Amino acid sequence: MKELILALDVTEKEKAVDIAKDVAEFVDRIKVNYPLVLSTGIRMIKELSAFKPVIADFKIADIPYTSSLIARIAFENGAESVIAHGFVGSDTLDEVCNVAKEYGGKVYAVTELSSPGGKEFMSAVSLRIVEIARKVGCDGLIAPSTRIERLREIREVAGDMEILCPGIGAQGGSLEALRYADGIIVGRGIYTAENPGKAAMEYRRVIEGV
Ligand code: NUP
Repeated sequence: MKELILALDVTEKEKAVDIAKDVAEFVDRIKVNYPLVLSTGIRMIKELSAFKPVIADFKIADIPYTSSLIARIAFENGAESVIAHGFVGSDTLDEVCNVAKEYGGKVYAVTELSSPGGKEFMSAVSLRIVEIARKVGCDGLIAPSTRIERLREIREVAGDMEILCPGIGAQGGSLEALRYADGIIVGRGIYTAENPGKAAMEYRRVIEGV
């Protein structure tokens, strides 16, 4: 079964918890990012974990040591997985994977950003990033639903690694991504809807129809 992951990029605690409650029965995991954690604090990860496993999308992109500290803070506070940038190279990814192992957590590496700017630099190296992420033992990849042909190529190199795709809805990405991805990440398409629970239910229906 394909996964539906909510990107909960709101900045108010009450709103975040309300939305998590509304969508919990339709989503598999919740992804938090800097907007929510910088506004409400790292403890939000544990709070949201009461509803669903939480992915900490801190796009870790530092030297190995600093990156390991960031990953450790995420896991200590209840994250089920973390997202790191792939362009930082194998030493940082390796270090983040080592920390994840201590906690039984997962690591996803960003291949190329789903936004148009992702083409300017990252596209040139994203297939290489896939190889490195695979070699060091990352569990999965973040790949663009906004560039289906590139996503297909990423899947080819990735083999059976997990691939999660953001960009559907607000960024114009296509649900065709589900041909190659194990799951989709949807933020504004759910949390800005008048009824987030209903929006999540509709995405869930589409996924189940695939
Ligand atoms: O390439 C990426 N694109 C992307 O949008 C990698 C990401 N991690 N994301 C994140 O997915 C982004 O930071 C946001 O949290 C979410 C997409 O949200 P939305 O465009 O569906 O609102």
